[in-house]
Amino acid sequence: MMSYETILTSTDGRVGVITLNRPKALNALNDQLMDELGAALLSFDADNNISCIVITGSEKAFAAGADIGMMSKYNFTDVYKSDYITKNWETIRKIRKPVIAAVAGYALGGGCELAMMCDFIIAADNAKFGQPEIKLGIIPGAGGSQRLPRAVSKSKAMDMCLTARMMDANEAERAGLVSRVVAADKLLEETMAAAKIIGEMSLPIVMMVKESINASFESSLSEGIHFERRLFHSTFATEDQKEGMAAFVEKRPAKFKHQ
Ligand code: CO8
Repeated sequence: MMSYETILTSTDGRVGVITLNRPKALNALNDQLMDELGAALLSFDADNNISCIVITGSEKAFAAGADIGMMSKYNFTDVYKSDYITKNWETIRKIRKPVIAAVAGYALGGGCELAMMCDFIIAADNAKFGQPEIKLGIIPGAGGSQRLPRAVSKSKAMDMCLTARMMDANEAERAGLVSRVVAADKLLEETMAAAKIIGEMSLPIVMMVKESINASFESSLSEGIHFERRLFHSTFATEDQKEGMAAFVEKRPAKFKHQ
């Protein structure tokens, strides 16, 4: 496994775990961290032994946003011409296996955007989400103004992006931003349990579920349903569909081969 300086990686069964690790800066996302995160995601995505990826931070912060010290040195042409700041933000969208964000503490600015780019968010009861960019004289730059309204409604997204207020875990769950809230000291345990359940499913089918749900955000309902129908038909060409249904009929647990 490659060694990184700003993240930690590990595996547990079919789950790959990436821990953001710049504790002194509350995991602020600088270019090095984004490079390392991109490399780790691509490497887990290419690994046949991995079915699901978890991104987490510390108890105090998932990530407190893009690194403000780094950004404070840039002018328009720096950020427009080059890859600064924006580098590697799109990598996570290319990942075909499910990515779960396990969020404790602050998920602000780019940290909230990173969590929203994941396929679902499990929040610790101390999680705080926000898009406070406006206080720095910028707007969200990694999808915050696009994904937040889709997740929590226009009214809450406007409120959060315009006033910079934070949303706590319970409000985030009520609003649909996170799939579950768990006790802070159980965050990793509960997230790993969910990731391991996914790891027991057939990997190609897991990937098709992700592809199909993501298609719903990019298409009309009738196009989306057509796309889903074609993928559904194709599941019958897999060995794992034969195994899953045989196991049910024979009243035994399925043993998927990821084929
Ligand atoms: N960047 C750099 N350093 C940070 C950041 C950050 N975003 N957040 C915290 N830190 C550092 C602090 O400077 C401090 O360092 P030091 O000890 O050397 O002074 C250390 O982390 C601890 O922070 P605090 O002492 O401030 O801790 P508190 O518990 O008092 O406060 C807060 C925690 C409320 C999270 C506070 O740190 C804060 O407000 N942080 C900034 C949050 C913010 O504004 N985030 C948005 C940044 S803008 C952004 O993310 C744009 C994304 C664009 C994406 C680009 C894609 C194209």
